[in-house]
Amino acid sequence: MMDLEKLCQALPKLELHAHLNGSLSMDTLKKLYKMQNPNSKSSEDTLMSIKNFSSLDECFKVFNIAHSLTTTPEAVFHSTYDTIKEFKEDNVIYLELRSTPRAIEGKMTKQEYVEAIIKAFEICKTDFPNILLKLLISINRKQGYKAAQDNIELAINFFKKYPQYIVGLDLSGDPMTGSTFLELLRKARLAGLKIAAHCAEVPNETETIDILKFKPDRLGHCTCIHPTLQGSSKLFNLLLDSKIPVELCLTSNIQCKTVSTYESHQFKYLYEVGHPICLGTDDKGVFHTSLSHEYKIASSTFGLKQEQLLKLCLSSIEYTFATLEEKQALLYEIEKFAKECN
Ligand code: 6MZ
Repeated sequence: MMDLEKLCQALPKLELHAHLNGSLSMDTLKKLYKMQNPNSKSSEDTLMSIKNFSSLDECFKVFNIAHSLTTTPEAVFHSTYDTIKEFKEDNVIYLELRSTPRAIEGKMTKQEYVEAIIKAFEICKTDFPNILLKLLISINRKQGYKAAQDNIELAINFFKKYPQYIVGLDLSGDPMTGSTFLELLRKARLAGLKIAAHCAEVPNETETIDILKFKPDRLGHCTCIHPTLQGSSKLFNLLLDSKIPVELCLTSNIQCKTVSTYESHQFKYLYEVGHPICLGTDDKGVFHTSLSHEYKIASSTFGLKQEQLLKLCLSSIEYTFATLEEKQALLYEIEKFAKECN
């Protein structure tokens, strides 16, 4: 029997909740800083503030640092390439990245932003053939209706051209502001895109019910749908009835203080009743985590043994936005690993 750390590292894992600009490691940020400021000796002061936050609100300010360094197609390409490489080194065999296209005047259009990611995907396909890559185009709820409409149109067009990579939309951004644009997401769904929506990161019963009724293909976080929270049992039952898979990001929720302890994380309640769940890193750079580490925390906090960890990887296959053929290949990989373990 392998020790827990080694086992979690060796498991062939599936990452279904990773925001590109939140996933950039310190090494990648330093590299981007050097590209942008070739004559500057130190990047430490600028980049150190990335560690200083203690709430969900402050966490959103940290993204500005990564965003200030990914303002050209070249920087977006390097960010994507390095992030994929790091996930691959953590034995992730399926990576669904998500990112919000950004236009920077005189430097980059939203179209070029997405093309830079696709270019990195294409090169990684050759360099790292053992990791299957998909992209969700994100809509930042704070950026308003027009930006949401533009991103959806962009996603639909890229989906037509690169259906092997562009598989859906992600609704994200600061949950304290903005809108969910469900009517726009409906249009995208009709065009064949899958929908992953952040849901109930902060208490908002009306919005949560609207999202659950919309029935996205997957939900992110659901921190405020918790059977022990006052008045939340109705939402918890609605979530269970919906059977919508939930992407859970343990470290992210603890560091943003939307969940007080690992022990009380909604993982426990959803896992106990057999609701479909998967583990994700959210923003591995910002939260200094890895998918292996998230598996390790789940194991040590909730007592999951090798067999249950393997099952968690296996069941995640079903919730991916991969094709049937791709899912079979992923299943084969994990079963092969399971046999080698026995
Ligand atoms: C909601 C989040 C998030 O898109 O620039 N993002 N949205 N909740 C979270 N939990 C902590 N973590 C990240 O990556 C960064 C963007 O992802 C979203 C935010 O909109 C953030 O600006 P991209 O690649």
